[in-house]
Amino acid sequence: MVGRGAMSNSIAELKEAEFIFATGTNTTESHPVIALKVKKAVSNGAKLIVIDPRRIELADFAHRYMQIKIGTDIALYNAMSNVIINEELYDKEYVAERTGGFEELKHFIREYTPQYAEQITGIPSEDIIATAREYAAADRASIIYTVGITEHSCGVHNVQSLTNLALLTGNFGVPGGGVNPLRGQNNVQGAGDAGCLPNNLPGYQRVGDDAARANWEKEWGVTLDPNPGVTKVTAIDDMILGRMRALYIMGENSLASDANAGKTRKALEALEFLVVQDIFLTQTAELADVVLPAAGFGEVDGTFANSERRVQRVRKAVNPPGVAKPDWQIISELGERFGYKKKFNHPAEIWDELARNTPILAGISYDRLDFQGIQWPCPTSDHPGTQILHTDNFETEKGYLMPIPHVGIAEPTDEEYPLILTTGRRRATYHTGTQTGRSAGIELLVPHEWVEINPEDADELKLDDGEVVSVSSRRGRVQAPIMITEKSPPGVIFMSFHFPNETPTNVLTTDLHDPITETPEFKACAVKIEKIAQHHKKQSDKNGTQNTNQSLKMAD
Ligand SMILES: Nc1nc2c(c(=O)[nH]1)N[C@H]1C(S)=C(S)[C@@H](COP(=O)(O)OP(=O)(O)OC[C@H]3O[C@@H](n4cnc5c(=O)[nH]c(N)nc54)[C@H](O)[C@@H]3O)O[C@H]1N2
Ligand SMILES: Nc1nc2c(c(=O)[nH]1)N[C@H]1C(S)=C(S)[C@@H](COP(=O)(O)OP(=O)(O)OC[C@H]3O[C@@H](n4cnc5c(=O)[nH]c(N)nc54)[C@H](O)[C@@H]3O)O[C@H]1N2
Ligand SMILES: [Mo]
Repeated sequence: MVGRGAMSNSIAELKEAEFIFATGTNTTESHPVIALKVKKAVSNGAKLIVIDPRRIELADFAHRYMQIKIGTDIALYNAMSNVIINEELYDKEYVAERTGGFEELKHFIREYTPQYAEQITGIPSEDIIATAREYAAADRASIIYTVGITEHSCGVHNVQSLTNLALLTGNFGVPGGGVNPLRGQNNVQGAGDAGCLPNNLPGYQRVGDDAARANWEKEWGVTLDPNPGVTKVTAIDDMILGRMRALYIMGENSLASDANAGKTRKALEALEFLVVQDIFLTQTAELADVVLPAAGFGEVDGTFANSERRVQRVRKAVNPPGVAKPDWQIISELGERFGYKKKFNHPAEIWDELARNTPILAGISYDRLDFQGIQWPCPTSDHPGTQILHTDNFETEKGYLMPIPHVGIAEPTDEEYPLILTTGRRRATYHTGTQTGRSAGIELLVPHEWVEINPEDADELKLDDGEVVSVSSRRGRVQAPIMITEKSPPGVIFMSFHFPNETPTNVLTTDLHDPITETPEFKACAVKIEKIAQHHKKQSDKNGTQNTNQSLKMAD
């Protein structure tokens, strides 16, 4: 229901919200502009609740910060539903008319008392009760979340149990309300809208939908497979098993960004043919048989769609360097060589083809976008676009309340690997550093990776601030200096994946994943920290040789 990935509401509405529930989003670092709207709302009197295992900056602006144990969100949201149902704080009319599954949820939720949730989440039951009451009482209550809850092996269930809260209280279709995933990469929304998903045609039309497929078959003059394709996690397995022999990667540094990098490398090396289309020669591109140099932002015409479903024009400002070409042009030239008859001369022609076969985008054209961005759904050329979703109905007619049981993280700690590693971002740096790693100014702000660790853990391990340590998991080992900070809760360390050359964090992470979306659990895996000296000693005991730099970097 909150499928399609986009925000149900709009960014500007946040400043009008009465209550903001921010979970699994390090908003001030990952979405600083949206964070300004959140701060504005707080200064206008809104109550802000922040749920995060790490004491992130946003917690300083919060009315209540709830330090949740990693991977226990379902228990928290279920307990809030428990309070809302038991105290009859739910919107009875809305629940009766617009939702399904209430009786099942009511029955299921009984065991999730706030006291039971406190044992699982570590959040005091009084805080859970107070937050549930305040959320239910607010007329305009907005939920915002990002990958802190989705990049877990129970990511879909996290979102479904969270969505129950908005359904119970009628918080969909309300200005300043809704359930709002803040999207990640620039135009990740647009990529999804255009059909870059294994189960969808453009506009979230299912590949199995005969009528939708027929439109595209007519447009392209080809027969389309009605079965969904595979996700990246499955693709990696297929490459290792020799079931997938060629791969075309466009705008991704998979070797550095996919979970369990040792396995990713094995998969990419097993391929017979690898094409990488990127604006830089990345680590992944270095493995490729063919590298297609693409033009980047500012060098191309086109559209980007943002988190709030707003399609906007982008314009070419400078020429691409060397032989680099716009992505659309590379793809269409390849198409022509594969025998596709139609030639595209401008991205507007591609947009028109997309819009003609995609109901939610049908009313959007380059002419209209020239003037201003438009939020889909926009079915006709005189439709103004849609600021808020689900005002009268859901795609499924009713919004279904889901009874979701709590489960633990996929790789819990044990004696050998006693710490949880959670990974994510820092404000000044971006992903695998291909872009931000080339700027002297950014280098000054964040020169290298740090392992953030709580003072208690550092004491126990007898580590000094800034000391370079070895971090290892069942899959590999890296090294980096530590930063001792109260931001990390005891037992949890944090690393980014912004410096894959010196510190390839993803050799540590697990590719155990959510069964529905196949998103890996980037947010939790079991690791240990050792002093480098100790580590060297152990290695030389075992192998009779000193460890080399190379083996420190790559998966064991
Ligand atoms: N500067 C900068 N900005 C970026 C990016 C970047 O690389 N650099 N990347 C962009 C992209 S693609 C994305 S997807 C977004 C991601 O945006 P965010 O999701 O805000 O980024 P993360 O750093 O992954 O932070 C996730 C937060 O979730 C918390 N968390 C971890 N586990 C749990 C849990 O079990 N429960 C809860 N409630 N919280 C948990 C973490 O402590 C962390 O604070 O950022 C985008 N913006
Ligand atoms: N450990 C850990 N790993 C993670 C995550 C985490 O939180 N922790 N987060 C995950 C998430 S949410 C994300 S989104 C991924 C991001 O993973 P990636 O998308 O692999 O990361 P980027 O470094 O942004 O790589 C994007 C590539 O696109 C190229 N590029 C930029 N503009 C263009 C263009 O216009 N055309 C083309 N062809 N190429 C271009 C850049 O040069 C870069 O090499 O990482 C995931 N991996
Ligand atoms: Mo992302």
